[in-house]
Amino acid sequence: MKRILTIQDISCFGKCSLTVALPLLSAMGIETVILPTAVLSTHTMFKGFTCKDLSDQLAPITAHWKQEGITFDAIYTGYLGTEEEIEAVKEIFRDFADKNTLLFVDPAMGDNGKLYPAFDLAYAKKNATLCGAADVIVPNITEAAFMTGLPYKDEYDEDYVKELLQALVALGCGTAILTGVSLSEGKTGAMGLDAKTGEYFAYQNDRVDAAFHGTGDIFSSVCVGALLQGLARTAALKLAADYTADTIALTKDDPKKPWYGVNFESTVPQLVDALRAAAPEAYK
Ligand code: PXL
Repeated sequence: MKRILTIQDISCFGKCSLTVALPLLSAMGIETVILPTAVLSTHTMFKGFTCKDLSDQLAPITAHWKQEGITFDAIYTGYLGTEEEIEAVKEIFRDFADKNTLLFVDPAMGDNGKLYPAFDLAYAKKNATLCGAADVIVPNITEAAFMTGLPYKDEYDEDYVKELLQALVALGCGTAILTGVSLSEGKTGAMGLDAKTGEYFAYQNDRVDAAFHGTGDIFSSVCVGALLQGLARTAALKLAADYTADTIALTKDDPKKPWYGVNFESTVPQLVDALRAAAPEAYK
């Protein structure tokens, strides 16, 4: 069985970061090891959330893992917290990765043209250096704009997306995948650029007219899980984008839908079926 380490905060209530990544990756047949960077009462879209930074725990926890000889097939990072923590994660990459380890970075720090409340431009620039150390990065347009210094646009064409992707691979990553990208009316999805071959790739599905919190974490978790289960990148994008869109659609139709996240728990069986169909060896 493949083993992944995911490093991000744990928002106790709120359906995002680790409370999404752990169940989804486990459901995808991957042994999932967690390293919480902070513990919050809720995610930061709630008023009055508490936050206990766990930066000082990262070194002793990972030192113990080293002593135990624990290794990972992939390391997936999401919402981190502080610039120091980003540096600590780069150190973990150096300590635990070899040429076969998939380093997957979701520089989760903003949306809709704005950074989340806890972050500033210096944090975004530091995240850009983590992206430079990764094999695959999955920023949205907001995060890409803050990291590259290019302007944020909510109305754009494919040339703008390509310009952002070029600037992202210039940070040093192997492959940049821009999420939340609409390449034609009524469609949305992701577009990527392979730094080595210069090849662009994309997957688009029908746009569901609703926005919910935590959907970036769902997309990233399924995308890295799919890559780790051996899917080619376009197939991984399809699995992740379709699952995210179907989960948004189902949540939108729920009269009792939560405002703070999506009902991904209801669509797990469909994810398992789709993964089994795309990767027959997944649960062996
Ligand atoms: O879903 C991204 C995310 C993760 N963790 C925390 C957040 C957010 C988005 O707001 O606040 C704590």
